[in-house]
Amino acid sequence: MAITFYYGSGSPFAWKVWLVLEHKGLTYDFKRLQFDKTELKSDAFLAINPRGKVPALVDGDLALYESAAIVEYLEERYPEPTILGTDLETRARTRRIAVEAEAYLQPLQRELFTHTLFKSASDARDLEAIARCHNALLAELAHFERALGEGRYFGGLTPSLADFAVFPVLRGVRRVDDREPANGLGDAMPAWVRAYLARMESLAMVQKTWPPHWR
Ligand SMILES: N[C@@H](CCC(=O)N[C@@H](CS)C(=O)NCC(=O)O)C(=O)O
Repeated sequence: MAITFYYGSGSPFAWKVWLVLEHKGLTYDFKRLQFDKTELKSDAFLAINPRGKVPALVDGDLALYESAAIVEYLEERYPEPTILGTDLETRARTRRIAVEAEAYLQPLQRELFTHTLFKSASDARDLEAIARCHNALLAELAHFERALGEGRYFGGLTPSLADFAVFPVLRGVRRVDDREPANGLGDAMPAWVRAYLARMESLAMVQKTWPPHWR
């Protein structure tokens, strides 16, 4: 069966799926869809994902969307190497962190983007809203610091789904520092986040899957 992966550059959900495909060493056709064109809402793509969003994946007769469902499918269909860990407790914890990334961290990253990178350069910045985002992010990051503990990765010694879910979101937060230094977390960015991002960025799979429009 041939896998086709529908991707959008900069989407943390799509980056997560891409990392899982790479971690598992799967072969796939890579289709990058452009957000600013009509490709996501074309009849051909809506037949795959009626919501017109990336990521989506076609594997043989199965067309699937929603990144959480896609990565669970890939884990069941292609179990080795695992993205969840081997024992029940580790698998549950890995899933929990991945859900937390999507439920709590990503909405804050998106809100920060809404007030910064999603605006045009000439639009005024709402500095109070940005400060609120920063405070909420820092409070949320404390949960992730606890989850990481002394570990190299959220899953322990090797990267897992928890990392594939958390890293793209954290790197998005960091991108605001890169693009709009005045509106990023700057010196408030916790040291553990900097170290964790550097660790993840040194992985070949992360380099390979770096969002093309960020290069
Ligand atoms: N819950 C979905 C979220 C997917 C999503 O929101 N994708 C965004 C990019 S981050 C998208 O394709 N937006 C295009 C649009 O809504 O038109 C998932 O996990 O796959």
